[in-house]
Amino acid sequence: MTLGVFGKWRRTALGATLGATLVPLLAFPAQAAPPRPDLTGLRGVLRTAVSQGAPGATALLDDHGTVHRLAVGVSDRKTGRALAPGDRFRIGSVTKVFSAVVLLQLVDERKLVLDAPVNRYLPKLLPDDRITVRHVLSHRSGLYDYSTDLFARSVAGFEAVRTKVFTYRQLLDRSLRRPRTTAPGGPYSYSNTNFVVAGLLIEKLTGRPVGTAYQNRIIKPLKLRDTFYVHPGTGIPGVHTRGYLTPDAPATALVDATRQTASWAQSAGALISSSRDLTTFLSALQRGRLTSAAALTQMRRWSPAGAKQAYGLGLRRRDLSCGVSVYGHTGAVQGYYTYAFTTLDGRRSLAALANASNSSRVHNTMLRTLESAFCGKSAGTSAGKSGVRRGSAVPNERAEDRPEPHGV
Ligand code: REY
Repeated sequence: MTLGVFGKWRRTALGATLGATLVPLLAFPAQAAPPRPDLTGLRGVLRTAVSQGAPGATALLDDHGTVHRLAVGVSDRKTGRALAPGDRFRIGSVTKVFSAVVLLQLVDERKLVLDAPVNRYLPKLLPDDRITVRHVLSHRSGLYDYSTDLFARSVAGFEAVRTKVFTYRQLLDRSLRRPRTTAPGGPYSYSNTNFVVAGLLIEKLTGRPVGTAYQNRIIKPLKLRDTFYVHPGTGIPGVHTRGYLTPDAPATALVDATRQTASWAQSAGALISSSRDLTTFLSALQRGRLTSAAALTQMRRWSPAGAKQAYGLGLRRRDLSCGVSVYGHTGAVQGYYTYAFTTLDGRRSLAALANASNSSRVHNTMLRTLESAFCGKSAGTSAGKSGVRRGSAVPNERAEDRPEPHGV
């Protein structure tokens, strides 16, 4: 597809994808204009993350074209090389936004209907014909998250899959061995399995590997020079930061997790990118450069997803303390925590990274980058607590926003 041709999108048949049953949708929030960003506060948050054990942390803030780049700490603990704001890294579940965009483009092209059963496109794939494409993209399918079992023990689980290559079918089978978590169309329950199904749909409908779809439909048109899908390759091309997995046992050495296939994640979380590419991508999405306006409206049909957040189709909304909501995703893949969000108009975007994972302290600190970036000095007293707390009201919340037990 090419950019700048959105006349054609207006004529598409998204209306046909509407209807059917939806869980009650959250009212679309009133948008307050974001206060000026607090760059000093932002740097302070990055410093705190490093003081809490992340080797490095970085943030790139694009405010109406003015770009601020901040970085603290190191990218490589062996060489001591400083973390640079341009470094490439593993973006984990921010990949889900890419996968959802590809599927919404296929909806625009009338090759996919959101409220059709997944099994219409992939006969007999799922054990329940009632599970629709929309259920999958909004985490309301009830498909158990196979990664919960894989990473019950963080380091041992990771080392067992570090160089493994899974087929989508194998990942799905790991999920299907377990009972469904909800009825189709039930409440939000975050599961990587949904975006394995998304990958299968992309491959079925395009006849090509998912990497080709990302390349042709998003990476090339937006000229994202740092974004790669290298699966099952294990390296990160070019200048990148190493990533460090925090062991579950306190006071044990960080594990360098840079080299891995990320095959357990694939279309749910295996993309590599940079802060600049992520802000470009999310801004383009919100500004309607990747899908039709109707498709974007579908991506923004929100299901409740925990305290101060909601989930659309592969897109998360976070409601900040100053009344501003931001749109994007978080990512947690071994060694890397990513935070990529933009405003509704796509004019202010933040991508932040800590090159550590499996640390709830670092994660909850890094979530505060959003408060500094979008609420500025007016960040409310809740700013420091904006992460989901232990005992969250969302029973099946997955790693992207769930504090890990370690170090809390
Ligand atoms: C997988 C485990 C987390 C990460 C996950 N990530 O579902 C998806 C996402 C792709 O939302 C690992 N945690 C860590 C553990 C916990 O092993 N026992 O933090 O490195 O991005």
